[in-house]
Amino acid sequence: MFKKILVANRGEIALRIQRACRELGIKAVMVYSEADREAKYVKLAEEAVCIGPAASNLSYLNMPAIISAAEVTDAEAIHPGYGFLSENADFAERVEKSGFQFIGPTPESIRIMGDKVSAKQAMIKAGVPCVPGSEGELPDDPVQIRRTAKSIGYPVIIKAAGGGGGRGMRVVHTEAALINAVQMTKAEAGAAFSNPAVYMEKYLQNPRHIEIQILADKHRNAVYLGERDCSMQRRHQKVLEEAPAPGIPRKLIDKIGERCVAACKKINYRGAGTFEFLYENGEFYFIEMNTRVQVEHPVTEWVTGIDIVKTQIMVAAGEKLPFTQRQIAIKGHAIECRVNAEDPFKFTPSPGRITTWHAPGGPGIRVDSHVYNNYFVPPNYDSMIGKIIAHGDTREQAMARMQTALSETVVEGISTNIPLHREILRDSKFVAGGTNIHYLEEWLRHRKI
Ligand code: MV4
Repeated sequence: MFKKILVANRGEIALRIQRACRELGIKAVMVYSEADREAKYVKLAEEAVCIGPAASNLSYLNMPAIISAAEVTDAEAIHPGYGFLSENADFAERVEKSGFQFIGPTPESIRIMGDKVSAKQAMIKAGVPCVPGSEGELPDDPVQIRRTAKSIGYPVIIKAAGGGGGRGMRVVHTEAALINAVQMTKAEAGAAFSNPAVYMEKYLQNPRHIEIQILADKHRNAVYLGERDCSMQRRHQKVLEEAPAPGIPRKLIDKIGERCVAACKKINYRGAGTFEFLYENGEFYFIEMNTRVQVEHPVTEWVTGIDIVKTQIMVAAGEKLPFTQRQIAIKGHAIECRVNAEDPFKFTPSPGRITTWHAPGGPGIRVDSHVYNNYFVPPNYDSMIGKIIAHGDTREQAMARMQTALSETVVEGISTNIPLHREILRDSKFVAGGTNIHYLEEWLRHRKI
C-alpha cells in the first residue's frame, strides 16, 4: 500500500480523500491555492504545499506545480478528485511518466472516454446499449447527413465528440434546420474543444438520467454498485441525487450493470467509473462514461456499504477488489442534496464569509463539507460548499430524515440553495419519485415568487 498520496483537489472532495487516507494509514499531502491557504483541511494536514494563486488555471490546473509538489514531498500517488485535472488524459500520462501512480484509469481509458465518439464505439463493441444514431463521426456531405437523420427519425441531437456534460449539443426538429445546425455545432466544437467532430443521435424527449457506478481492479475484476438517479438537475448541474432509482426494477438494473462490468473487462478498465444512461420507456441508452469519482458517490456508498474512495486507492496500489458481485446488495435508500453558495431563486453565486455554520446530524445523516464557522467561500471556484446525505430503510424515511436535516442546517453570512431543497422535498411529484431531466427546470419556470 502507498505510504503517501498527494491530493490534487480542494474543498469537500479534498477532505473526503484525506479522510480515506487517514483510515488507510496513508499520509495525505494537500495542495492549495492562495485562496485556500486558511482552509481547515489544509491546516490540519500533515503536509501541505501551495501550488499557486487563486485562479484555477494557475493552481489546481497547473500540472507542473502539482507534479513538483509530489516530487518535493516524496508522494507515491496522486488522487485527482473530480473536476480540475481528474479527466485530463495528458495529466494522467505526465503523472505516470514522472514516476507516480495516477489514482484512476489509464491515460488511454481516459482518452477513449473523453472522445464521446470513441467512447460510444467502444460501448457498442462491448454490448452496452446506446442511443440509436450515426455510426461514428458525421461526414461533411449534406446528402449523407440528411440520410442519417431521416433513418434515425426526427428529432435528432447533434453532439460534439469533444463535448460532454451538456456542452456542445443542439437539438434539430426538422430537415430544414439540419445542415445549418450541424455546421454551427461543428464550428462551436472546433473553437471550444479544438475538435470539430460531431455525431448524431435520436433525441430522447423525456428521459431520466440514470448512472451505474463501477469499480475495477488491475486483475480484470470488476463490479457494479447499482445505480443513481441524477435526473433532478438545472442547466446540467445536478441538484439532488438518489439511490436506488425509484420505480426501476432491480432485474433491469442488474442486466445493465452486468453489461457495464463486461465492458470494463473488455476495455481493461481500472478504478472507479460511471456509465451514464438515459432511461426512457423501460430502456437504457448509454451516453457517456465518467472516469473519475463523482460528487454523488456517497449515496452509492451508503446503500452498498462500500467506501468508493478507499477502494480507488486500494486498486491503484494493485490490490484486488475486496468483494465480489455476489457480496454486493442494495440496502435502503439514500438521497443527497448539494449545498451551493448561491441565491436560491436567481442562482447567482454567493461567495463570502460564512458567519454561522451549523451542520445537521442524527440517525441516517452524513455531511460531506469542508466548511465551518468563519470560513470564507472563495469566488474563484464552483459554488458547491458541501453535501447533505440522508439514508433510510425506505425512500420515505430517507426523505423524512433529509427534511429534518435541512431544517436543522444553519448557514449565515452567505446565501445557499437550502430553501430550494426544502421546496423540492415537499413537491408531490418528487415525493412520488421518477421525475425526468426536465422536471426541475419546468418546475422553476412556474415557481411562485
Ligand atoms: C441527450 C438527450 C436526449 N437525447 N441525448 C446532456 C448532457 C450530456 N451528458 C448528454 N445530454 C443529453 N443527451 C439524446 N440522444 C438529453 C440530454 C440532456 C440531459 C441529459 C442528462 C441530464 C440532464 C440533461 C439535460 C438536458 C439534456
